[in-house]
Amino acid sequence: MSARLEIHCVPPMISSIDKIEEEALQGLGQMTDKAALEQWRIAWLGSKGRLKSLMADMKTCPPEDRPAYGQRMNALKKSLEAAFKAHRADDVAPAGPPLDVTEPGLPAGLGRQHILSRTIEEIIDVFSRMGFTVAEGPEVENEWYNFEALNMPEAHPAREPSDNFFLEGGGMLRTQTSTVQIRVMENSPPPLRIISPGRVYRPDTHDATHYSMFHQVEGLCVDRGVTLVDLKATLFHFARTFFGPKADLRMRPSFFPFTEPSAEVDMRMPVRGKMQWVELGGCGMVDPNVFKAVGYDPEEWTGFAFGLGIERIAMRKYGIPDIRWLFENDARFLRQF
Ligand code: FA5
Repeated sequence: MSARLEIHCVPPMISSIDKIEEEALQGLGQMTDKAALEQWRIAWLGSKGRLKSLMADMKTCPPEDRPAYGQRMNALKKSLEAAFKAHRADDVAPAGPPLDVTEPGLPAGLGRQHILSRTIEEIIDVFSRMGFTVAEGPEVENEWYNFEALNMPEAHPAREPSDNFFLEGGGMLRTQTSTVQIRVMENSPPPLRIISPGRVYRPDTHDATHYSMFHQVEGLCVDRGVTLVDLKATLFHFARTFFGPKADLRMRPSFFPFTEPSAEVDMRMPVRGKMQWVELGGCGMVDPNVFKAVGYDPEEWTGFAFGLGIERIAMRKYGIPDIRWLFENDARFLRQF
């Protein structure tokens, strides 16, 4: 076929196109920067380039040779375009200055402590100056520590499945840090004075002051002759050291199965622009049944306990109107503190 074309066709003949292709590809191989590559593209593939003029030569072929010539031209075009593309992607150095591998990288954004972690440290700081040490307990608990030993027998309404995260195969996520009171008293003889900050879990609906995972700080003081005055003085001293001497607090009678008498501690704080009493936590004098559960003699030992919501404390101190903001992980909010 090509022999026949060589006879009829005016140059370039099909056989010479192989040479032309070779020449083009060799030239491409020598282009080592972007500008040279572009020149090659214009010379070969551009609107006034060699390929175009070779195509125009088709006119000079006798009509019966034109299909074969056209096919060869198409193959040439495809081959040059593909080679150009591959060469541009692989071999040619990018435009601009060469890569300086010794240049220092961009600094990674420095993180910072979450405002709740800082609040916990600040709370520990105040209570440790009052002689409290920090105790820890597990977040996955059993019902003895979360209820039973805290004077909440089987039928107690707080043990309803709808109010707790019970785990398949037994156990539960603790709903309060009061569990640590029991763990500490089981393991150490009185007198003692501990606080225990940590996470707790409740299936509560999320709103501006409630979340399903939040933090509490438990306090427990056991000694001879401890009274409600010691409890009130401790809590008020904490609040006024932590928030400032004008911190506005109140205690109102309440009920907890593990303290008798019991009270709620409220603090005045702005909620959606209005000053309101917001409950910080519960407290009271340790119930004799709790002492019995851990083997302390309730005739000899007295004590107070409290459990405060740490989010509520952070919200008051740092003017955060919505608890949900603490857990959304929006860096624009968190980096303010
Ligand atoms: C208790 O959990 C008792 N264990 C406190 C206690 C300890 C009483 C020792 C007596 C002696 P209460 O359920 O009220 O109590 O919760 C204590 C505090 O946790 C609340 O006052 C509030 O500040 C915070 N809190 C409770 N539920 C939520 C929630 N869903 N989201 C955020 N904070 C909460």
